[in-house]
Amino acid sequence: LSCLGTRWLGRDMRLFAQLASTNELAISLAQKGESGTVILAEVQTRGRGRLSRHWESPSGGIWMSLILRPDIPIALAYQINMAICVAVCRAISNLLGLNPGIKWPNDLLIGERKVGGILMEVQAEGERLEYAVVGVGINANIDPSAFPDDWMATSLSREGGSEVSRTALIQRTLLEIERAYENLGSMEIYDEWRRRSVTIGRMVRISANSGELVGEVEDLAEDGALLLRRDDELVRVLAGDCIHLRG
Ligand code: BT5
Repeated sequence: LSCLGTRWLGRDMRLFAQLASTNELAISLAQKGESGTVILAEVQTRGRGRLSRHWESPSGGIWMSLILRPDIPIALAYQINMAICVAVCRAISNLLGLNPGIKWPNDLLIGERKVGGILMEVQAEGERLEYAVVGVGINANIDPSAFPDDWMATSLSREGGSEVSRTALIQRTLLEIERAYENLGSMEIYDEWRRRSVTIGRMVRISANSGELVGEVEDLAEDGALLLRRDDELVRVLAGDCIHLRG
């Protein structure tokens, strides 16, 4: 563990050749599992995205989940998602010199293409957060041409032109996550999250609980909300699915 370089994240690290989903296993362990437990699988057979979507997880990617127990109100759970998105981008850019952007709320893009995604699942205990399981999926050394074109997927090996060391990237990612986590809720994280956003200024279509909204994204708020301009009205969207529109 000393070679991992982290102080507490990954102290308990479990590696599997194959799992249904690292998030699923992490959730089943979360009640007892220590904060900082990391679950990694080479292949996931039922990897999941948000809204019960499927996450394709062939060999060569990085599919991992972290169990975290910050003592914060459940209303601040968005800070975890924000910090982890930023940390994963930092790891990729510091180690590989690629510069990922964040497509609100949880996609990691290189150019216009999706190179990874974050899936946070939380459990509340009254008003407090009991635990958060954060899944991180990174298309490291995979061939994205095997995926449907409309996913607009890419991988680090494709973007960088050569295979990346997953060991080095996992290590760096955990280090960056530990650092960002200790800065939860800071302006530093919010600023970088906003700066890396590829959604500000774009025309988007958003499906949220309240229905479908189309408009231009004016900004992203400190609480993670997307601020959508529709004529002379500014709408706050806290959660939803965002499609960038062209033109
Ligand atoms: C996400 O969902 O982007 C979150 C993905 C989180 C995956 C990690 S892997 C480790 C952990 N364990 C799990 O079971 N999950 C987490 P969402 O925004 O809903 O995006 C899902 C959509 O992305 C799908 O409907 C496809 O269109 C597309 N997609 C699926 N697999 C992909 C891949 N490998 N690369 C790029 N796009 C993909």
